[in-house]
Amino acid sequence: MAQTKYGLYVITDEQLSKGLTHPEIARRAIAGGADVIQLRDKTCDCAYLRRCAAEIRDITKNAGVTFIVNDRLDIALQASADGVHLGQEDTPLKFARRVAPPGFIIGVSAGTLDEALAAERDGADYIGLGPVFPTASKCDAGAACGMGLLREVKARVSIPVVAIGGIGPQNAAEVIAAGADGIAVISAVVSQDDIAGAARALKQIITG
Ligand code: TZP
Ligand code: MG
Repeated sequence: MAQTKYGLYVITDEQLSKGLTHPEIARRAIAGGADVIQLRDKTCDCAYLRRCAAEIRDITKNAGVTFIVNDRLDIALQASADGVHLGQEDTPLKFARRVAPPGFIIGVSAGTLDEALAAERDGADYIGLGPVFPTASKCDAGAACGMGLLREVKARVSIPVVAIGGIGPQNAAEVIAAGADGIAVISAVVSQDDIAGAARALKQIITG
């Protein structure tokens, strides 16, 4: 199976967008070169989330873009998403692996070296490391872990590390230079007037 490219990983957020739906955010981010779309919504009702997941599945499949669902393994499986992203408090990785089909991507959030090492040991496909910088997009994100932890985690794990939290055009180059295999963003793309343009500019920084 081909190695997943994490590159520019865009997380949808209707509350932080300027009135766009999840599928419309996904469409525009993909037009700007997003490699991964993560559907993330912690408040909407289940039926709406399921509809958005089905629509984003079609959009991403047609574009050859990886589709990940945040938190909800059930929705990810129903929508035939490529994977799920799990936080430390979500469905345990070992359980998700047991019920997921072969090749299903499981990403795990880590904010410390120990969490990153545990995620790799338990079979995660990638680590979402952060918040690397302070962020206002997730109220319980905790303190920024900084570039030092990013470098340390990169030196200690062999699965891909996607950096997240407070990343934008102002610091994306240093994050990539520190070894991140991708950068995950909400506000730097989703909150911009020109989502495709913002994604394109970040992708340019990532690909050099
Ligand atoms: N997890 C850790 S930080 C964060 C998430 C979901 C928010 C990232 O948003 P932004 O706007 O890119 O800082
Ligand atoms: Mg979660």
